[in-house]
Amino acid sequence: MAGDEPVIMGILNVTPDSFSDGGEYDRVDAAVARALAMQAEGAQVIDVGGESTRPGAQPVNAEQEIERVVPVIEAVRRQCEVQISIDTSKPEVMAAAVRAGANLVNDVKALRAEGAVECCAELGVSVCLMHMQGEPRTMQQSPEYSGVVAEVRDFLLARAQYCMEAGIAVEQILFDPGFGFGKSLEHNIELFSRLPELCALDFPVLIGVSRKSMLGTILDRPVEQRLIGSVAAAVIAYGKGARWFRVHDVAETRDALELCRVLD
Ligand code: YH5
Repeated sequence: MAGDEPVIMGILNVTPDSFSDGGEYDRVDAAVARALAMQAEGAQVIDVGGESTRPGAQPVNAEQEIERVVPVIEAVRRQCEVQISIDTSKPEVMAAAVRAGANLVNDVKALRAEGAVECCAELGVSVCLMHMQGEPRTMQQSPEYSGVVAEVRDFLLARAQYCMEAGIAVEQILFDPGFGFGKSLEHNIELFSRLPELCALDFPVLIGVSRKSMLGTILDRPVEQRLIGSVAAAVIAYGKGARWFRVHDVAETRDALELCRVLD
């Protein structure tokens, strides 16, 4: 939706490897400090994730995921003014996170788990529907499409229709093409280049390319050298109509998007 203000979603991973291993208090404290820093840097939303969706990551059960994210969401809710998003595919985690203070469900499976759509409708929360081909463990082995843009578009429109029939309002739905989720470099490039077609669908579009390997491959940069590429990609996506940006580097992305907004 060109004309609308850009929204920065800062990534807050609360998987055990992400922060200190000094116990529960340290873990929650470090996460809140990171959330406060991202808020100060210009994030309007903090995306809390307790399960890694990277290829090859270990699955966790709902109980473990709730134990990781709920104390962090409660503490961020008490200490920050930002909106909180919960990055999960499990309805039990969605419900616990929203009760703890989350406002948005960010689901890489686009609410395809049993009961997820009904759960979000009942909770009355906004949802980010992301496209993924296959399952995280195997999705990068041999992604195939007859036409990646049409397939992603049709999938997202069908999921939105299903959500709206279950009672989720049209204004509560975001679309995300899911860069890197069951896509080759060529698929990611075509999707990115043709973002205007997805942004024309009347749902706000979120993009998550921050530090991802599509940038690393194009630029031949390891993960710790992808900042400039990540910010440049956000700027290009803004020009193509995307308005939500899921990023690691909030301050840098904010400056770039502020220029996009003012100089547009
Ligand atoms: C997304 O695109 N991505 S988790 C590999 C990397 C860097 C980052 C170093 N959750 C998305 O961030 N939710 C993730 O290489 C997401 N959209 C939405 N909505 C993967 C991730 C990452 C993976």
